[in-house]
Amino acid sequence: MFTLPNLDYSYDSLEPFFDRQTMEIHHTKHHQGYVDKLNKVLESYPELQNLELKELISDVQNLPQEIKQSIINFGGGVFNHNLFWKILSPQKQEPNPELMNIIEKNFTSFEEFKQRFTQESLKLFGSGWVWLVRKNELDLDIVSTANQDNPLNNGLGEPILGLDLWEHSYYLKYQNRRNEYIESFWNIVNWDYVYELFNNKS
Ligand code: MN3
Repeated sequence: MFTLPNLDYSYDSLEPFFDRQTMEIHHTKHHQGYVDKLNKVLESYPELQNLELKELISDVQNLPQEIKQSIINFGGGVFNHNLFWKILSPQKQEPNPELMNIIEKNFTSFEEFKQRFTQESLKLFGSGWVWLVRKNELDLDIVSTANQDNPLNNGLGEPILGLDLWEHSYYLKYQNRRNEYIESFWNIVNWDYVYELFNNKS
């Protein structure tokens, strides 16, 4: 059965960029809710309970039809938030030279990458996520997914950075100002962990 992971930092440590109250509700209510609902769905499917979460959401076409959408929604909800908390850090960081080099090769410059990711995030309609994905050895791309869908669901690539664009992730502090939420995000990205995910070429 899946459980809610602890955060590596306190709820208030991403202030002033992400506020304490949003972090606490997001983790203890929204993320916990996805964990509970996923476990509930899996109750009658013991053969799926031993799979890694990543396996579960990577091969959705092979899932039993009657729970496929629930796994996409709730399995994705758990996986996406697990990843989201890990790619955030209270310590301001930059990508290391190797990752910086790869980003520059793919997007011309780091600034250009941030701009494209920001544009994609601003234009996402409704609830969803924007991702930086690794498509193969050295190719990166920016993709968006609706709801709790994940790029792994249909082979869009391996997510190494993601931004939650559901209103629950920013509305308390930023209300309709999604642009300020996105801008604040760049101050708290855990680039060391993004690099770890990039290097995990399994
Ligand atoms: Mn969320």
